[in-house]
Amino acid sequence: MSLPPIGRRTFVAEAAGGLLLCTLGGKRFSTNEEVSVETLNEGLEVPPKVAAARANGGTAPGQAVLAKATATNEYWIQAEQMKWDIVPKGRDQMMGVQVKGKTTFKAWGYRLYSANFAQPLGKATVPGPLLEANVGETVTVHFRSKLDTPVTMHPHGLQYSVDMDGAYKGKYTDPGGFVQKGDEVTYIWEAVPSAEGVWWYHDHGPSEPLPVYKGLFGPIIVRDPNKPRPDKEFFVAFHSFQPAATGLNQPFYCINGRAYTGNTPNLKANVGDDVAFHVYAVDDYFHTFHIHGHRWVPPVGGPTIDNVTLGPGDVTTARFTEDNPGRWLYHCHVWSHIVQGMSGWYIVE
Ligand SMILES: [Cu+2]
Repeated sequence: MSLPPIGRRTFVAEAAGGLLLCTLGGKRFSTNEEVSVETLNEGLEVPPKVAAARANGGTAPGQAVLAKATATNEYWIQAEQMKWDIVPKGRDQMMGVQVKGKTTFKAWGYRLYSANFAQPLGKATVPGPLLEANVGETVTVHFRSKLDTPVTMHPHGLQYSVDMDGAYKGKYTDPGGFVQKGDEVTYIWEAVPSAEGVWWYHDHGPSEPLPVYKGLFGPIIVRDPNKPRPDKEFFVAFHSFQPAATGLNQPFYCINGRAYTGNTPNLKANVGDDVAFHVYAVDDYFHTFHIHGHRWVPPVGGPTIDNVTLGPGDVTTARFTEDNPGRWLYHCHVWSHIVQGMSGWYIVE
């Protein structure tokens, strides 16, 4: 049976064992085998529109279709490889135990730069930088890559024309859907009124979902400037680092690139604060977001809850007035994910 070079792939994942079995480019990979970019790229053809744009000396920026954009939020972002420690403290602070085994690998991250890529603004991180806009504004991202495999940025929630999709579509791929090493594209996305809320972006290139599993994702928020902003606002990515993406010998269930209390973000608020947790789910699993000692009415209304289910790609906001001081836990309530790292401290003073 012959398969197209990259287009056909399936990921079969099992939460409890952290098993990640996948078929990429017609090749099968198992838990103990790190998927190599070189293998992935074998036989990968440059889509015709991408090749044509390159032959013309670059990729054309897209057309903004929002007639009365009030402002442009402009970002310069580069995809890079970096050393990333999933458990930098080496311990699960809550359990008071050491996390055994290797926890550092070569992750991929989105790195923010100053205008015209003059200089990096900090390190590449997992997740990538927050993209912000008010309704009626545009988000412009100048994106380039230092990675060996073509990658992209694909936003959820925002409005854009089809060439701004940042997605690989085989021979129908636009330049923004196949950004090769050293190339640069400009994405223009619009914060139309219906885009108000929290979203996320991620790689959607020909090797997906591997780059996403290596760290290529980040949050987006579109605000109505006439509505009050929370006093404390947290962006929380629920995801996992699987052996097939890391080459490590165990899976880690993570919050913002880290696993286990004391390593995952220590979130802090004060009594009286208007607090918002924006939570998005990145990988193949369903996750549930839970905070101890607190409850909230979900954005869609309905009964008060203290636990909410997120499927892959889902985003939710838990917003409440803080009234309960102490050292609390926030975590995914899938038990097998908790014991593999998906838990953090929420400290209220
Ligand atoms: Cu989970």
